[in-house]
Amino acid sequence: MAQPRTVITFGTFDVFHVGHLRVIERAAELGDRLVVGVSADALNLRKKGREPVFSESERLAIVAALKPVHEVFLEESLELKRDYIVQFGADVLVMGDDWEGRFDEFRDICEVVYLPRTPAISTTALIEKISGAS
Ligand code: C2G
Repeated sequence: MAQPRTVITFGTFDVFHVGHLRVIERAAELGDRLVVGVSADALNLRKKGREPVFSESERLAIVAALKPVHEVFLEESLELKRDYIVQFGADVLVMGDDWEGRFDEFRDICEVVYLPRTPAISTTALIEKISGAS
């Protein structure tokens, strides 16, 4: 029997929305097993200068509960992608196309696929909309 094909993807998945769901569903369709790295609170603080609305344990729990997701782990550093790909035996790395070209260096160890983002929805826009509502 052929080896199962493992897909890996990464994200913050804060204020989880349908754009997040769609990328996870489409990533899962590219293999047999989907592993998702959920970015740590400390990584967000370092890279984006703010804490996510939902904590890493809440975001991990939400992503882990999704039907297409087989395994989740905490992404501690953006610089550890190669190690995570090897550690989880990933055959395919999937990211939304806001990351287009950024992970091409991993083509030596896996396929790299950028999927089109779901239009007109983002965590930032949702936060702005909710904070503007009275
Ligand atoms: N996404 C999407 N459509 C949207 C919004 C997001 O397809 N409308 C995708 C993004 O392209 C990404 C995933 O959903 O592939 C998660 O998005 P974010 O939570 O914004 O993740 P980000 O902070 O970009 O990831 O190693 C990457 C880091 O974990 C950071």
